[in-house]
Amino acid sequence: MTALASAARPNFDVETIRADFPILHQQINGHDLVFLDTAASAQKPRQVIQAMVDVMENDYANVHRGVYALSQRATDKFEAARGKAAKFINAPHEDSIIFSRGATEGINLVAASYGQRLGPGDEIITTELEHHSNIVPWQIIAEKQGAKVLFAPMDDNGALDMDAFRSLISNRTKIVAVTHVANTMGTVLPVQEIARLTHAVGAVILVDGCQAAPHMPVDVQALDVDFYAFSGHKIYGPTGIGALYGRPEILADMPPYQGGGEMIETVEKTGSTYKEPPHRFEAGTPAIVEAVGFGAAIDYIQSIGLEGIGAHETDVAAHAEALLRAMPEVEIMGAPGAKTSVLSFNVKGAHAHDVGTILDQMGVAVRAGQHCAQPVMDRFGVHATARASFGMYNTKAEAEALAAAVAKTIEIFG
Ligand code: 7TS
Repeated sequence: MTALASAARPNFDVETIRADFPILHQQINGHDLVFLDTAASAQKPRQVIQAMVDVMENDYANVHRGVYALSQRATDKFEAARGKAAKFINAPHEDSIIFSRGATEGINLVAASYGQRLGPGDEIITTELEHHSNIVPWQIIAEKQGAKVLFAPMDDNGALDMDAFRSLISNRTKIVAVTHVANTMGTVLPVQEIARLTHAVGAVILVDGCQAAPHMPVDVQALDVDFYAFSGHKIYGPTGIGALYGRPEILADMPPYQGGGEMIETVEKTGSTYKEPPHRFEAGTPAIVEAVGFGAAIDYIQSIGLEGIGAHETDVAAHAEALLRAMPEVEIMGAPGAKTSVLSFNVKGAHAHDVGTILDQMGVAVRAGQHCAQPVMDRFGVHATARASFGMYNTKAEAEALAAAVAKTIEIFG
């Protein structure tokens, strides 16, 4: 495999990065593994694995409760991860970071809690580009409150139709819930402009940052968003942990999401009072070890730098895209102007699942299906796609391995 460190990015060395990821160095079906499913979940560097082992071996106890040293050390490590998450997205204060199980839970928290303010006739605007996790929680709360969910459409390239968005937003709009980056095509949405339009009608904006946080620097203050949700496992951390940023003055007024230990001030038979954010929204024993791994993943990304990571991934994905576009039998879904390193495609005459299975025979791991984004599939009139998504550890040689495996698929279905 060729090293890709270029003169433009002297500090980015893909072979050094690859050496940190134990799982990548194996054969699948007799071929070197080419892992191209990072959009579903990223692989974990040794540094993350080690941080989790280390806290379990040396500093583990329940957090926030014990007066003893171990519990204090575990609490310090857990809370340090909150601080790292806050810095990672330039949140104004670490108390504006709520630990969640992942982006899905973060979005559900906002829908279930903030959504209680919705009434009949109120509108929530989302888009056709969303993952189901930024659609279904809004449908559930809208049904409960008598509100409506509207979908801003995309154009034929897979970009958000901003004129259509402008015509949907009105003083009936109370919540705008959009993805920062679409998981199917990598479309980057103009979040800052959407936030400006949202605030102009007095509504709040939630951004699903799942597919942005691993690939580009995020600054929630510069974007001027009210909520920002992302998942640990997509930024090279563990599953079971994520972060939800909430604008402090909005969080202060939100009712709890779940009740239980850790989130209360007092509990009497007649009723309970709740802690201030973020603890008000973190009922029960949290994912302690996972939070530590999440913090280690943020450290790892920041030691490399998101600018270098994003530039490298875009290079590799563009190489793959050029190779696939040269094949007349391949149909690539969308061509949005601003995009990250994701490529959804079909081979004419073949089902996406069959394409995925043949690629796996050649060691190439891609996802095949609807990618939890049925409205996107409907918009393009397809049932499913194969999707190659690139992370910091992928190489141009792997983009070529993908193209060779797709060429083989075409031969088989030819
Ligand atoms: N939002 C987006 C844009 C996503 O891509 C995903 C997961 C989620 C939300 C949900 O994240 P979770 O960590 O709470 O599950 N996306 C994918 C995917 O593209 N393939 O598998 C999971």
